[in-house]
Amino acid sequence: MISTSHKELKAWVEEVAALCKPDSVHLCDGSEEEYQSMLQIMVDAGLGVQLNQEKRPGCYLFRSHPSDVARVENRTFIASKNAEDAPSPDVWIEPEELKATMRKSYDGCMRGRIMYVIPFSMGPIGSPISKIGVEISDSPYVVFNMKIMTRIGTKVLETLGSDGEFVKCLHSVGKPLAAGEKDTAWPCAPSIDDKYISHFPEERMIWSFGSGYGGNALLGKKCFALRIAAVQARDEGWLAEHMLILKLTDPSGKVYYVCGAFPSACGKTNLAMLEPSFPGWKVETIGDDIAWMKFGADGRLYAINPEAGFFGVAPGTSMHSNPNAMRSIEKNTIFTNVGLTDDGDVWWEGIGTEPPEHLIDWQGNDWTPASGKLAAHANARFTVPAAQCPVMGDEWEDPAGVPISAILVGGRRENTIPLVNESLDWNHGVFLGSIMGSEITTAAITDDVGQVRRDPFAMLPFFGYNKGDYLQHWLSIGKKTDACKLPKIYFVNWFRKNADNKFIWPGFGENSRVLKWIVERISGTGKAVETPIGNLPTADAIDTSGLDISNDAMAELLQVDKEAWLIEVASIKENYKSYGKALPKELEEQLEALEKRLS
Ligand code: OXD
Ligand code: MN
Repeated sequence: MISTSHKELKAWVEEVAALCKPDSVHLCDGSEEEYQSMLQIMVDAGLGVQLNQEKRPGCYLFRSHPSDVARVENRTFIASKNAEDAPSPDVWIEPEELKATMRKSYDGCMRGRIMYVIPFSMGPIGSPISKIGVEISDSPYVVFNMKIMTRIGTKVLETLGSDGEFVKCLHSVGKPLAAGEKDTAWPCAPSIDDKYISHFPEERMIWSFGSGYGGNALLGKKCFALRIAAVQARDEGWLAEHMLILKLTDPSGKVYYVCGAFPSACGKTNLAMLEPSFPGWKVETIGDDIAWMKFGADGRLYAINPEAGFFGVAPGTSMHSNPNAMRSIEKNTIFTNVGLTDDGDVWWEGIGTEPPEHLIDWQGNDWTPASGKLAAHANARFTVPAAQCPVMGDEWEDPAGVPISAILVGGRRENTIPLVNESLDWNHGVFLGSIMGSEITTAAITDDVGQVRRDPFAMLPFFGYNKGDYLQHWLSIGKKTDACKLPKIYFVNWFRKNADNKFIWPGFGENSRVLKWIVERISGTGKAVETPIGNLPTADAIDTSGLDISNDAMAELLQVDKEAWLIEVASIKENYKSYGKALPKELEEQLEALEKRLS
């Protein structure tokens, strides 16, 4: 079957093959030839498009089925042994019951297809912080995206040896082919109810069925590096987080590393690749989506980016919002669900150029600006090797990780939350992480619009275990080292609006001004005033030189509106009820203390 000295791996591959009944099994070596030949097979079969090789060398476009365009949160399950260990009751199914259901779906699901076995490493191969997984998938699209997003192939298998630990990741698009049946461009299970993104935390195992898209199918990313890794992190005393990692160098050459947790669609990738708007300062990228943090021998937290690529949202990415992402995707990039121009290039809404007169939209149809439809799906993506980003920090693959000085948390809030707020101590920082979130802008129930969807540390869709226990784990991390060695936690909000419903802060590259204040605080020179909600910059502490922003606007951005905060406290109290008994008492105390300071 496959040649490996790892008995458990061999047995698992044989068991899966017997269940899924593929035509053949291919063990991925991770080579460039393998990658190229798989892309070519798909293009030759008409399942993908090679882009204009002069404009976009090495680039390809794929279009997904219109029913399979994003992560399916309502089909994501955490099948822990005990129901109370799951993040919430609605994502829990008893593991043996779930396995029995899914085994029926998997039975014969790979007929007519090749079963690919993809050994992969999350993090640099061999780093003490890295972990190994093996994904079995019947999707060639998954193989070449995993090749970009993780480190795959023979070297990983060698590192695994004959008895190394690995996370079992099983994936099928859920569309077997009958003899002679022609494949569709994007096979997937026909109905949403047939899709399952299942996690078995105690077994460190993932079973995904029915979707070929993004986090549903590239199992190293959200399923492993967040949901399963969070459980490993809890058990082993470290942190697996939905955070970017950036490197900031000040004019004197001093270097700081900062992590940031923001819900999806808050510009994490843009912030990770930011171009500072004033001279002398440099921002470089370590990671844009996930950080694994462990204590080093010196008692500080060190972070690695467990990924090797970026799976970024294309719409809205432009030379204004993220010039370094635009430079990264000039070559060797897989595009999914973007528009195809008549000269074989890509286009999407918010790319910063005029819409072409004609293109082929993400569903493969003719499109003109008059169509009244999106050329690219709102969740269209680019998959690109991180090494192609022109501002990757040299140490992005350092197996030891980078020492973290600050952690940002935040969301999209039109009001109440100031531009930046420094936590008073670790527990207060965890409190701020627990209350972050975004206003709901679209909702089936219009009553929800404007309400805050609290998204603790941006992990709401990615918890692998009980969310109260998760916050308790954060609190316990703060007790493992000297307080002065812990990163400082900052609550930021780029999205505050004025009375005219306009964003007050320009965002994008100008966010570097806030980063500057943060590192000035860390080095001891930044000026702050203590308020009931935390330490805020003094009126003149944020460098606004060269920026067209009035003193009044800055005052509004840094205002602590006590009445608004008391409404916030009431809303947090309501949200905290959803934790039940698992709510850490330290956080209840933080909330009480805040209310007291406000009144
Ligand atoms: C992502 C997400 O794709 O958070 O990174 O949804
Ligand atoms: Mn993300």
